[in-house]
Amino acid sequence: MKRMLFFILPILVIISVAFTIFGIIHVRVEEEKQMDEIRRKAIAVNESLGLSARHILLNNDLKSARALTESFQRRERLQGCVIYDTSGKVVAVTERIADWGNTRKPYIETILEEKSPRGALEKFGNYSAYSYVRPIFDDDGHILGLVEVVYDTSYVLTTLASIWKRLSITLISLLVVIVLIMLLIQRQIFILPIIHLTEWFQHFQRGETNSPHSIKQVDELGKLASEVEQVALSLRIARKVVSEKASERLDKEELWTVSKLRDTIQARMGENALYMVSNREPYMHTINEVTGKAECIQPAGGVVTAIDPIMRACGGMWIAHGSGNADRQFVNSKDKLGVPPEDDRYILKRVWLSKEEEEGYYYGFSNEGLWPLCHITHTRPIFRESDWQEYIKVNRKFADSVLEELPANPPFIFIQDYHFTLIAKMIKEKRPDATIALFWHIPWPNPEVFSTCPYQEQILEGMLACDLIGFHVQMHCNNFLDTANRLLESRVDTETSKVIRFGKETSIKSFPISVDDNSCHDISPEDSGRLEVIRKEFDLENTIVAIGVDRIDYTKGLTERILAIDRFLEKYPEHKKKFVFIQIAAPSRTHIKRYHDFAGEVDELVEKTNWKHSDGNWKPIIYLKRHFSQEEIRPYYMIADICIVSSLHDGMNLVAKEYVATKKDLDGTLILSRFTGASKELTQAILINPYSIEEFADSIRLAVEMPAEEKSSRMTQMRNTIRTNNVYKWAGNIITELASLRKC
Ligand code: ADQ
Repeated sequence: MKRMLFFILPILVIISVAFTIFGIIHVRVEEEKQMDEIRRKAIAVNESLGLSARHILLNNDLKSARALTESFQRRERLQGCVIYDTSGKVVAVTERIADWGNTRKPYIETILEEKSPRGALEKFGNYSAYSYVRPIFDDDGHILGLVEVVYDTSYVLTTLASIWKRLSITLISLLVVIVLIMLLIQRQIFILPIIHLTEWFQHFQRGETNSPHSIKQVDELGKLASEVEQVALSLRIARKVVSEKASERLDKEELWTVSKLRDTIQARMGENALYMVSNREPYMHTINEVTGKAECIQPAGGVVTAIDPIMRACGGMWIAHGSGNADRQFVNSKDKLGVPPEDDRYILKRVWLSKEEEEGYYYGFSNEGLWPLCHITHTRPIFRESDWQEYIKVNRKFADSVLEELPANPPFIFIQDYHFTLIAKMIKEKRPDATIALFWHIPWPNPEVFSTCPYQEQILEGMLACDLIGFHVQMHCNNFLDTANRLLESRVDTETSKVIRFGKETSIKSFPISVDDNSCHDISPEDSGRLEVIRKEFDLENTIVAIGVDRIDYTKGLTERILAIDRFLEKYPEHKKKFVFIQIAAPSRTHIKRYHDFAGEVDELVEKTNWKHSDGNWKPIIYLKRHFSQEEIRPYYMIADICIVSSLHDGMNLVAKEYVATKKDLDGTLILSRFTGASKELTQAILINPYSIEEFADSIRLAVEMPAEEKSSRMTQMRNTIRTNNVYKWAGNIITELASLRKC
């Protein structure tokens, strides 16, 4: 529109200026004409008045003079007349312009002197009038007096004003018509072909058409259209070739790598793009409180850590809640942007939520309801009807946002987590051809626990619209199958691990999530630099360093961990001043009272334990309470001799796997809660029950005193597990399974 204005505005200005000049000339000519007519009339009237006035002035007949002036007032636009004597004194004046007659006028004396007539415009009160004055002579040529006629000219102005009004209306109508015509021409010549070309490109891209575009022009637009056609065709051919080559390579590779995953996606999905949906976005723009500038961070959390490498490898679109306070500054008109910033590997589409929606759907139903329901940590779930309504609303919003993007080809949709149990059903109602998977990142409780949820039926129904539901471990799959069997009208096939409801089958499978084991290369110069800074800052020379990396969440066993450290130092005081525990903790869901209170409890416990055991400059716990980037966390993993993961209940726990993946030197021990999914794979870790503080404290001692060979042997085995079962295998297996479930 701006560009259009730029184009139309000069034309409008030129037309307006030309029209105004024409108007001025026209009005001037009209004014001249009108004034000329007044002048002619004034002269004629004056002459006819002059004959009678001569006679009156000769006889000094005052009575007749008055009668004469009065008789000259009833003529068209004639205001009246005045008869003056030889000294310029008024002899008689028409009653209506008595004021005029009584006003002293300098031109009367001039006319008496020069003895020649005069016509001019004069001001009279608030209006202007035309006065024509002529001297009257006797037979000898002596002046007898003067006769003046006064004409009203205000009607001239009225006529001119109405001419201007007419001209203005004509001009405005003309401009409107010109603008409309130009818009129409522009739309016909430029916009419509571009709209058609864009639509054609979109359809061709999605494989909805094979016919060439309809633009036949040979001009610049035609050239652009043929270029677009070439690009679209090359893209299509390239995709086909890539997908065929990918199939060939796939069988040759054994270990799962980025390229194997990419090949899997290209071979199994072909041209069908992958749509990822999660609550948390992988890249968030926020305003830095210190610098006041917008910056991009990766939010803390397992889902983002696991899925970003996959999306980087495979492209596609990730649809997530835009929760950063500067997020809107970085999206295009369709709320999308390429990420990672300045690398553009895939598209992030941000969905905006109001405060009420976020409060009800995210903090309320998801995190005060479903999260405690699924984690056995003795925190009571809270289910509010208003939160549930917001949850439905937001699920609908996300479903609509996904539907907007889907191509004509049967698409693949991969939904993450407990925030979106209803989306699959909503999408399938409109796109039954979509193949949908949901991955549940947290534990699934047993049917007794799940049956306490007032919305159990709607949630199960929503989830069972998926073709595949994934959990981290088999136990969670079993719990889900039991739940579907007991709480919903459905049939469970334990042989094939499927739930069948009204003929619709949903596969329930375990896919243990993992990390990108290749992301930790040899120590880079930056890593060495960071290591040195950390060692110096916290005075870590000749000290056994243990580490914990968590969101501040009551399921992560943070208080049990600190109590165990306290007990360890109490029980084995010889380790005082030789042991330090660093806790990296990201504030999380702080709007929820339970989380707010819990963060306070941890602060207090750290304070209390440090006060109890500190000695000189040494204190046992270094508490770093803020968000860290993955690059910042890595040197801490490298420094740490021990990593403590003490979750009270955890779907998987990626921190345990990140630590193992980082420990290339094999010099590290993992203390791992039995209640994490990770403990089913990392069996060489020191497995603990975090509720047993005594056992926990002894495990810390075991880790501190473990001989180097044993450490290295355990770590080697754990690293092998992670090398084989990395995040690419997780994604590859889910995608292979999903593709095999595709119906059309
Ligand atoms: P989370 O409960 O978020 O994930 P987890 O698997 O431990 O738990 O992942 C946490 C991630 O956040 C790790 O990548 C870690 O490095 C990062 N992180 C922790 N503290 C941080 C900090 N201070 N700053 C920045 N980053 C930090 C959920 C489930 C888990 C499951 C994952 C993945 O609860 O059980 O393993 O999803 O499925």
